Amino acid sequence: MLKKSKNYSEDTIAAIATPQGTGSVSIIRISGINALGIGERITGKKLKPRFAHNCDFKTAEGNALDNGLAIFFPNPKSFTGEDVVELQCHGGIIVSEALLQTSYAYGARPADPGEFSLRAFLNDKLDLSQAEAIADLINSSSIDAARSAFRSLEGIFSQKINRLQDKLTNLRVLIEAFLDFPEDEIDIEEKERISLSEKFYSIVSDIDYLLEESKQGVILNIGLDIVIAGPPNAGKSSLMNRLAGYDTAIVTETPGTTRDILKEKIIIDGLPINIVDTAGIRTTEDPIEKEGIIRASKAISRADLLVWVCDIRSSLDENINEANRLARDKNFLVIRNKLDLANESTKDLSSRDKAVICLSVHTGEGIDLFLNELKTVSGYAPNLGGTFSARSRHLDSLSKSRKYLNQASESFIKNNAFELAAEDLRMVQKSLSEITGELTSDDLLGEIFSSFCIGK
Ligand SMILES: Nc1nc2c(ncn2[C@@H]2O[C@H](COP(=O)(O)OP(=O)(O)O)[C@@H](O)[C@H]2O)c(=O)[nH]1
Ligand SMILES: [Mg+2]
Repeated sequence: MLKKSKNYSEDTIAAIATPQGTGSVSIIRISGINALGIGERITGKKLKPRFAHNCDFKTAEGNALDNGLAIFFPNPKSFTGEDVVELQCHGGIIVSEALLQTSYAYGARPADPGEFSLRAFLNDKLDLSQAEAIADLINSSSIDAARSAFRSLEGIFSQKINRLQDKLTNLRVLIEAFLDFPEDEIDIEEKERISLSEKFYSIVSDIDYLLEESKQGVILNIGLDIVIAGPPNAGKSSLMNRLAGYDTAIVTETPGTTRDILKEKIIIDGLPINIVDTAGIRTTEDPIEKEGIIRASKAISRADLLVWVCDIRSSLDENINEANRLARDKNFLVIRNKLDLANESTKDLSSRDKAVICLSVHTGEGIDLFLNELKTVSGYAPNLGGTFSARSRHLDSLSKSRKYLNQASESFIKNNAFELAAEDLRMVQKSLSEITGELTSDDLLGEIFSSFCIGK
């Protein structure tokens, strides 16, 4: 387990915090014990705390290379909790890279991905779920996802966990008070038993609610991955184009037009959906088309949902069988396209099954039904939650804590086993603390922060 320490590091790190490329401004961020010294050598100025100094930036050879702003944030009131200097120079790769190299020449070392956020976490400026929310905010793909990541960053999720921890501590104190007595001598009054049971139930319902809210946070964060597949000429690429809102895929009357896979991202009511359009699946001797079909199968295995598009005039049962075969253990949805060309008896066939939707990409009829089905499949319920962003690892920890809580209430309510109940309550708290990061292994921290970008 990693022990948090105030002096996590004696060394000073530097990185370009803005994207690589041309732009009007680039920011070089320096953090650590020598940040001020390095900043003052580059600017040749005494840097006052939290003041934007207009100054020339000089390289290690003493040549002025640019003019910009330097700001010094003394510890502990900085993003990382350490001394931080930010140099805002003109955008572009050459100037920012030369200033970064100068900071190295004066003793800084290149920051690892996410190392500024890691230091902020280790110096108690943020907890782990807040640090993860920064990455989620940066990578958010819809405005709703960004809003919920920001709420997590502000600490909404952490506060909910901390409130639960307080309730659990309170319950543990009451349960552990009984541990001083041998179990067969415990004489607990009915009133007291009811009060303790109510406390258990209240925590159970809090965790259940938090789990539901967190599921929404995860859905918003990662979105839904769907793959459009089916026989050639069914209208797969037409559907992709309709959803994307522009002609991304080539549509022709010739079967076998789409060879490679095409990807698009759309947002439905705030839900990010990643769509992959694939080559039509059929037996073929064309090596390029064959490769396209192999890629289609791989894409299906990675997706959350297979959307099997077929012509409404073809056999429904055959299509369901084929979709079922390719989906394996995945969810699938059969879209019977070209409704505009269907006669009444063909339409009736599909209303019998929820996993079958009739639509016409050309007229737009039935598209809403399809989009609603996508929301249902993903479990997205915008009115229920979406109040904060969350990750699958948070769901795992919440589910684990729910399991221990069940065991604890069973031990207490059914078996009068106070010692077991107390131990399980301790495990509930431990699982919850994994979310905020009080007890987190070095490996997990490494995994989380290394997925961040450099300079964050
Ligand atoms: N009548 C009708 N034709 C459609 C519809 N959707 C697609 N098509 C036509 O079907 C043909 C094949 O479409 P395409 O999207 O390339 O099919 P893919 O091979 O499955 O990608 C094209 O001529 C489309 O214009 C529809 O809803 N109604
Ligand atoms: Mg196509």
